Amino acid sequence: MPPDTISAVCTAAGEGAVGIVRISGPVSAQIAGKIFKAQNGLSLAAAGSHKMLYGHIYDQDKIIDEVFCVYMRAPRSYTTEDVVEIHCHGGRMALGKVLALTRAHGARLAWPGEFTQRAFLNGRIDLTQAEAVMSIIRAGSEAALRQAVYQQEGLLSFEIKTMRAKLKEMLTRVEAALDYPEEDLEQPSAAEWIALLTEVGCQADRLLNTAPAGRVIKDGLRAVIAGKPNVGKSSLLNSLAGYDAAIVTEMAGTTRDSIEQELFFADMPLILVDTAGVRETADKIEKIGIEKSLAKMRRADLLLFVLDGSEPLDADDRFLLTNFPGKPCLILINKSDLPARTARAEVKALTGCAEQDMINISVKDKSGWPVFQARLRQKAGGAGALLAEGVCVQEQRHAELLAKAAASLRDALAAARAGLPPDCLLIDCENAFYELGRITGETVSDEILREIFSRFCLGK
Ligand SMILES: Nc1nc2c(ncn2[C@@H]2O[C@H](COP(=O)(O)OP(=O)(O)O)[C@@H](O)[C@H]2O)c(=O)[nH]1
Ligand SMILES: [Mg+2]
Repeated sequence: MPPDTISAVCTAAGEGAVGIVRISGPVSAQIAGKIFKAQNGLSLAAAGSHKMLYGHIYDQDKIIDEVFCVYMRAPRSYTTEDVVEIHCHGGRMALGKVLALTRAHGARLAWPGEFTQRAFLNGRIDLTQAEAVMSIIRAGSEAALRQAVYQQEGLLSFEIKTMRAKLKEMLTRVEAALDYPEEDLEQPSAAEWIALLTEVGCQADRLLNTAPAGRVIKDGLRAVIAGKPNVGKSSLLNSLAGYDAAIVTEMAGTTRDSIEQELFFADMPLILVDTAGVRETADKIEKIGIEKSLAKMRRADLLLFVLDGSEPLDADDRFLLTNFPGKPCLILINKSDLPARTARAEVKALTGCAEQDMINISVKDKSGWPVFQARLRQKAGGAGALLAEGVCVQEQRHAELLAKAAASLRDALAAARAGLPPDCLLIDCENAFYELGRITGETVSDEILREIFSRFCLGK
């Protein structure tokens, strides 16, 4: 079935100086020709590809809007199909009317992501590049934009494709030797297998190692503020957020639910989570809140432990400080405006924390604030800085598939080392080849494609 012609408004909803209606498909120029008249009298086809024409959109003989119109002839367009874009005034009525006219003349309303999906299906871009389009649109920091552009430029695809090409070459050799025994083709040796699987396996692992940082760059660093009640957690959140997002009182147990606040810190989206104070309690609601707090802490990229520095450590503090070994953390010894009674030495002994990760602060009078900010910046930015030069895996989907491929490669390598015959390695090797292909979209189901593109904006 030949593709139909689709149209959509591809600029954001709401009022704007300019709004664009995009049409793509075999009859897009015909549809535009029925509603657009150029001031210079030229038709879109006669004006030529990629030429901006000034004119008007008509509903029969009634002028609807004053516009620019551009025809991008296949295959030099976003979708690789014939595309027409009508640059109208960016109002709801003008755009709605122009869109309705395109539909009245035969276009179908595009679903979200359908233009990009066509670019993918027509082979202009692969799946990682298609996904990068949304990452570019949603990028909230320079680092996120840079990574999205890397991916869109095909840096991730290149890595995946080289791995696949190496596997493919080996698979072809093995199959040829099996399929044509009369030709006397030589099977790859065990040493060749081991060399290949080590090389590709390392490449997969290296890429996979970039995934945690990639996720932080794309989705933000989840910093969870943890501590027993009344140490100043909510005050800290409010102070970093710059407004009173959480209720602060002198009563212990004020925060029952966790509060999330997204902000930018050191060019990095930071998701700051305030939690209910963790302590032994009989209160049913408080208990539920505490369970939630612990769950949030487990999911955190960074823990900000808050202690009340004007009190000695107690059992609740000790419980928290020792409950998350190995998690990146900063320990904020708060209320330093009051006489100090928390023993740093004990905190250090309990947590094994580096000296510079235990910071005396006062949310109240902001003492220790610059030191805290600098350290938080280092912790938050560390992930991003690490990868400033190279592409990293940002999508959860990519990370999961890469992990599967890496596992298959490890299995194959173990088999090769154990001296098993090549057909035993073959299945694992084919699996890895297949999983990698799902990343770039060479071997991906329609269902996954629908799922991916449905997350796109309308008109993209
Ligand atoms: N003196 C002093 N009091 C503070 C400081 N930070 C918070 N507080 C007070 O400690 C109490 C508990 O604060 P809150 O943020 O609600 O603590 P949370 O229960 O840990 O969220 C409030 O009365 C705050 O005003 C500080 O740095 N110095
Ligand atoms: Mg609180």
